[in-house]
Amino acid sequence: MDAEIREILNEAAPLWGVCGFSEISEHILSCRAASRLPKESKSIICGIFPYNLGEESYGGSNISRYAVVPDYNNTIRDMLEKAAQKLRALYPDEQFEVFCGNSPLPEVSTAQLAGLGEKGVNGLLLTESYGSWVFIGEIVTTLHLEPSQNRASVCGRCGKCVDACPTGALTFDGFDREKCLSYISQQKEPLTPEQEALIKSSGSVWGCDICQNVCPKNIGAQVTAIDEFVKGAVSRAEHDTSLDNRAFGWRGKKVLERNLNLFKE
Ligand code: B12
Repeated sequence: MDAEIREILNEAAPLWGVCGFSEISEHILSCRAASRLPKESKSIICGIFPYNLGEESYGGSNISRYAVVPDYNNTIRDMLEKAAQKLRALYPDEQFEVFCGNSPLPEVSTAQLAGLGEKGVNGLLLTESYGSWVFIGEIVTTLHLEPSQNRASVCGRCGKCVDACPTGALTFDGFDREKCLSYISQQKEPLTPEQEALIKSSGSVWGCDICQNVCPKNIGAQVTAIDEFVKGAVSRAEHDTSLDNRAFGWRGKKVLERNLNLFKE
């Protein structure tokens, strides 16, 4: 790959890889962002963005770790968009589209194909250096780039995540998203008494990290060097917490308040 492209991507993402668009084209998720996929897409540049702040940052936290840092959708889009602009200047006849989070690509599979780690039993991308504490983002392009060759084997399939999942959402055979406590904590529909008890015992008013906390590969995971994440971290959500630029902002105040009220004495 062109040294200039490498330099641009090294600036944009701590770790990145490439996979062919054709490898993923039959698995596109149906969402509004899919309309932004360039018609003649050939390659996907996939980046990973670590968000672990170190254990000491989570004492007393009442939200899952991904929500402690500022909204990753915004941070990563900005980081990748800077790179996309430089690539557009370098290749004016090609298209470069940035996606993250509400991406039409199944991002965990995409990152695995780009050689960045392995989809673990808990369904998440598990990386050598950062464990599963990473976000994923992409630049989809009409430019042909050589796909990354490395294939990582990271998940030991020990089953600790399956055993720890309090709802049985995780099994070795798959994942039932509606049983996932992260999904339950975000649902608008009224909670059943059983779901309320699950949220209370998890201690988290938004998201769930149980399957990640027990993962042996997450012990001693490298901490993030992304400045925006370090500087903008807020480890608790309260009734008066601003929703601006937070991962739970899109859901509005009601769901968060309902969950916070479960912890009132
Ligand atoms: C909706 C969603 C959720 C839902 C449902 C999750 C789910 N697994 O279905 C809920 C709310 C539960 C959720 C929870 C969480 N999420 Co979420 N979520 C997403 C989102 C937006 C879409 C996932 C989705 O619907 N995938 C569709 C399903 C069906 O995909 P799939 O299981 O991989 O199956 C596809 C592939 O297998 C593919 N396929 C099948 N065969 C083949 C063969 C080949 C060759 C290929 C290439 C593909 C392929 O086709 C299938 C259908 O498209 C993604 C972002 C994205 N666009 O991917 C983030 C994402 C997966 N979430 C993320 C995070 C951080 C979380 C939480 C940790 C947050 C938290 N702390 O609470 C939890 C973890 C829960 C868990 N253990 O999965 C990160 C994961 C990062 C990582 N390290 O892996 C992502 C990638 C967002 C991001 N940009 O970083 N999430």
